Amino acid sequence: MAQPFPVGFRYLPGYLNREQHQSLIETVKRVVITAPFFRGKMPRTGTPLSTLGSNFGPLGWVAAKSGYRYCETHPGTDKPWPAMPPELLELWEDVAEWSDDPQACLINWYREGAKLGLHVDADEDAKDAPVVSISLGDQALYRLGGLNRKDPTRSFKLSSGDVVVLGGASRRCFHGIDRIYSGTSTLVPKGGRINLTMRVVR
Ligand SMILES: O=C(O)CCC(=O)C(=O)O
Ligand SMILES: [Mn+2]
Repeated sequence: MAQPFPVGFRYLPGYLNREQHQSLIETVKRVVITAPFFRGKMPRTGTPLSTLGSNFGPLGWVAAKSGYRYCETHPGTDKPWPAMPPELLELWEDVAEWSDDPQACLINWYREGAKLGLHVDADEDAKDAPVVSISLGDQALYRLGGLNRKDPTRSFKLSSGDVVVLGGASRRCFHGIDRIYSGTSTLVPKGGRINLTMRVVR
């Protein structure tokens, strides 16, 4: 039997309709012209991540050999990140159940073969604020565990337009992306999956 979802975790399949998630992909396309996708690196080893990243909002999450950090500018262009799109702020207000707005929205682009190991989102000082994430494009296999790395996990598929909230007691649960089902959507130009992850940082 599948593990039950931890308290505070919400999985909202099909939260965005096709028009809404198509329009978000258009927004990402526009934004990455000025804040191009870049490949982050694992701290210490410098191993390149299998995802490409960019950000919206006053702060952006960057993975570098020197460590994970939030910064105000794009590491390639040294320009501030593009503003958080109003439709993302509206979605946050509708689902986050939190009074502060998110300061960062990480844009992850998973092309064929990309994955994200089991981890906790732990680089934020606002440790209780929820994390809200939106799936766009190809389907992905999401793995959700508990508060300890060795806790049992459950896996389920995320599709374009699905929203996931790591809130309340689930905020520090381990999670990751085991695989992308390449070619299950044609929405993302050049293919793949885009995930938008909104966080309150400070
Ligand atoms: O791609 C996803 O659905 C999850 C992304 C994530 O957990 C992260 O960027 O920290
Ligand atoms: Mn995460």
